[in-house]
Amino acid sequence: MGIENLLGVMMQMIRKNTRLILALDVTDENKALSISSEVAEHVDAIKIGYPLVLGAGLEIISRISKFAPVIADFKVADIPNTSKMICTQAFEAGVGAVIVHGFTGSDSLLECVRTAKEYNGEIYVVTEMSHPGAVEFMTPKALELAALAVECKAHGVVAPATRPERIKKIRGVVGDLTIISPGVGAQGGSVADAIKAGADYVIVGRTIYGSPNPGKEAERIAKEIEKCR
Ligand code: OMP
Repeated sequence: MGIENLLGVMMQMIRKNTRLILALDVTDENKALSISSEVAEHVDAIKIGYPLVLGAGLEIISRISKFAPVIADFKVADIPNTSKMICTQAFEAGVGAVIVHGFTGSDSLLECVRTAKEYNGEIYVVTEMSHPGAVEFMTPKALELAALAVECKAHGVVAPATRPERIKKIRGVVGDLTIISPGVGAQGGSVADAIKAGADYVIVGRTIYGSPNPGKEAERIAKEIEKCR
């Protein structure tokens, strides 16, 4: 890894300040950069995933990380060797954290955690997703997935703001691991409910990037979070 990338990764660790993470699910590079610059002072990290990386290329990661640490939402779910390769590519590109699935089992998850360590990076494990369909297969296994995250020494887990009672249960399993929580706003969840249930950070996408003034909207949500602390 080059010195520039190394310094980039060192700057990437998510800092606890506003407790707001922007989910930047846009596909256009210019739009992504202008929104990032508008929200930068109000977010602790910017989460990007397949929509933006497929739309703008992996190089977008280093450009966005000038504004905030980047979380790669690649929901990695593969055999250990392939999972390691995906995580390596993401960390080499400059992300500070990668979101992975846990249902592939401890060998795949351990490989992701090991890879993250090489870069001083973080792994977040999805427990139960925020959309309605998640109750079909994920809810019955969510607490086991949370326990696996603890066992494999992941940095944290993803838990649904749409079901704050589930955040509470997941918090009971993960102890002091970091919980990041999507589903606020467009999916119907509320900031206050998620934070009070035990989320450390809320992840917000459409409510911010779809707003006519993303900076103001991010500031408003950050203030809402502040009130719950
Ligand atoms: P909005 O619904 O637009 O606020 O975006 C939520 C973001 O969080 C999107 O990027 C989703 O892909 C992501 N997400 C969920 O919505 N639910 C989950 O259970 C997990 C994630 C995630 O892993 O980030």
